[in-house]
Amino acid sequence: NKTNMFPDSSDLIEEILNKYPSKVAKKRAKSLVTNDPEIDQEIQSNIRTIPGIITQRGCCYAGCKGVILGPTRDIINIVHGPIGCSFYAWLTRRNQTDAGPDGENYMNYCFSTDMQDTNIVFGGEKKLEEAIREAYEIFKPHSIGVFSTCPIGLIGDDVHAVSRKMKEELDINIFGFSCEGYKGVSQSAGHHIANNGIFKHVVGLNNTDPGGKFKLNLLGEYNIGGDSFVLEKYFEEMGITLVSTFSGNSTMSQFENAHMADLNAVMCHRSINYIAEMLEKKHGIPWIKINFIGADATAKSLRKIAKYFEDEELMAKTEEIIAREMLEVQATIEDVKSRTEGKLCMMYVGGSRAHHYQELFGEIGMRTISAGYEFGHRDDYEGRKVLDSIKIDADSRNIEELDIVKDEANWRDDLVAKKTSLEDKGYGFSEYEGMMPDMEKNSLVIDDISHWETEKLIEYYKPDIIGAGIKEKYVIQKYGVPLKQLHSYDYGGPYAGFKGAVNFYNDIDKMVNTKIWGLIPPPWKNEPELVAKMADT
Ligand code: CFM
Ligand code: HCA
Repeated sequence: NKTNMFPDSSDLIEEILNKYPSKVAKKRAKSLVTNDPEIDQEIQSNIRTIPGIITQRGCCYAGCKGVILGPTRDIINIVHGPIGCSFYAWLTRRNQTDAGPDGENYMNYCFSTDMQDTNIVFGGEKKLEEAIREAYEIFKPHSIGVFSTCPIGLIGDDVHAVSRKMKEELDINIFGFSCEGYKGVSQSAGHHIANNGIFKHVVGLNNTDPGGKFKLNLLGEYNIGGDSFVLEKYFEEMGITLVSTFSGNSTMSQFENAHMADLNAVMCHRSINYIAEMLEKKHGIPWIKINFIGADATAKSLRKIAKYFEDEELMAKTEEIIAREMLEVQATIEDVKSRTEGKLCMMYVGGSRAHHYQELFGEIGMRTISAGYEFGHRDDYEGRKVLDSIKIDADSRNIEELDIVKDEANWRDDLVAKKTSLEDKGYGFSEYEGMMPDMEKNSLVIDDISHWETEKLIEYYKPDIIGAGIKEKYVIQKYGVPLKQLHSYDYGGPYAGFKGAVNFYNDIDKMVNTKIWGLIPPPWKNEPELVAKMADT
């Protein structure tokens, strides 16, 4: 009976660890935790993957160029490096955009300095200058970002100096990122470098009042599969001015203006908390944690935002939207739940979705037997209790370089007052919870799961569906288990907000109730020598 308590998974953990050399097993053991939401548990995370283990993580460059800067349409992002780094990051993340009335959209392009052997030997700064000049001459953008790949750090090209020089020559905003792929231990370091760079070079450049009664920045929402489009409609209806979104369906002028907002609503805390912190420290704008993945979470988050502004009309409008949208949500749940109730899911995704999507599955009665982040930090897992204790994270040193935050603290008095009242109401960090307290007892939490561990878990739990990414997808399907890409949504979505929840319920219903994957014999069934070969390894 799947509504019973999950069995203790210590035999599975033991089986996994026994396969490793003792040193590896000792290290790895700290990243596999049998969950108990009633007690404070620690999980090892944000550390370097043990060499030899096949991780699903990405690199620093991916986090900086792809994730944070990628979804903004009116900046030209030039990748300084060999062509592969740019080519393999070209339109793979499904961050959508509305090209707007000006039509300025460079997201479909792939810009690279295409470094060759001779450039690696003799240096590529001249080539970068030429690339910037060429991009400017063709497109006349008002911003250009330059991204260093691994070899650039190794040969020592100074992308910052070149950017400064070209900024002067062309009189547009040009700035570089030292986001070489090898930095840090995952995408996470790239998020931090990107956050610092945007804050330093862009935020605060335009003091024009964006207008409106309630001014909001949405942080950590990337418009994957059109998610932001759904949310933007709710804000518009509520009469909220969305000053900026970091970064989905966004423009550079929004970022320049972001410091004029009243409140920051943070969705993916992992990737964008640094900007939230800096906007608070330098401009006195408070932030709250919200989540638009899941219908209940969406209702809760809209109420949380409305409550902040303390306006009767706004609160009434919010309730009206929730009541209206919940009709379709409830009708869909009623239809779908009889077919999905009690089914088991597992998810291994980035640094926030492995948590947020559990709610969406839960709404149609599905239970998360195991989950983990690729690169989340301890606070993403454990929640508030570690926020105070973690002083130095693997990549938090970057923030020290940003003297502007400390030295030019320029608090706006009215916002300081608002922030204080916000804390009184229990918003802010005290509202920030991690994934583990929200998971069931005995569910298995695994950080930076490897390919091999995923296979072991499938054999043990026989889940009805797994949520993960492109690297896992085909292996898992060959195991007879459907896989939903929770990064790109495969070709589906949007999944945010009420409309997104309805889409998700319907898509998952179809996936867990098709027999197709079980009907396809995996290659190792037809070619037993593969099994024998693998058994030898
Ligand atoms: Fe935040 Fe993201 Fe995620 Fe992330 Fe990513 Fe992504 Fe992700 Mo892929 S910013 S941490 S670095 S929610 S790209 S939109 S899906 S791994 S869980
Ligand atoms: C990245 C981007 C990614 C990859 C997704 C995947 C994304 O990490 O560089 O592995 O399927 O969401 O596009 O996370």
